[in-house]
Amino acid sequence: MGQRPVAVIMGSQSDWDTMRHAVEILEQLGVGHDVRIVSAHRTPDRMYAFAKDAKAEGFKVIIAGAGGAAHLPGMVAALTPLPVLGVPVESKALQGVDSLHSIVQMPAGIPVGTLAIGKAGATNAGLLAAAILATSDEALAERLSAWRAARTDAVAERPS
Ligand code: RP5
Repeated sequence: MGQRPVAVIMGSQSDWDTMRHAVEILEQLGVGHDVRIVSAHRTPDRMYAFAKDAKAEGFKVIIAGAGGAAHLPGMVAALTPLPVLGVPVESKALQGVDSLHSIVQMPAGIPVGTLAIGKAGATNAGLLAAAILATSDEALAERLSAWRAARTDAVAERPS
């Protein structure tokens, strides 16, 4: 497996406060990653080049976060055979429902695995990317299993 199997991309610097939660999970699990700002409408040439080269660069999974008219995950998915996980970033005007609908409603044929709006979605995108990679990486599978076990152990029997 390449040293940076996960690409975490986002449409804007303003998405970082959400997407950093995906990166934190990848770091906790020791999953190599690269993080980039790639905007479908502000930097369409960068988006096209990234998506066309992503597989050759050694990426195995792409996590793409965007808000509003969030076409980045779908556009990237149309340009690469790699699995794309979409994170709807919470928008100011519509609280991310617009982002969710934009990302989740892909027409049949070009899938985007869509997560929840905001921090939960970014966190789960990191976990899901790790789970995908863990199907062919036993050491990662063990780290992921330990991560989940620790979460289970942290749940108290009763509220304090
Ligand atoms: C989208 O527009 C980005 O993904 C971001 O969520 C949203 C707002 O971008 P900024 O105006 O904050 O750069 O492209």
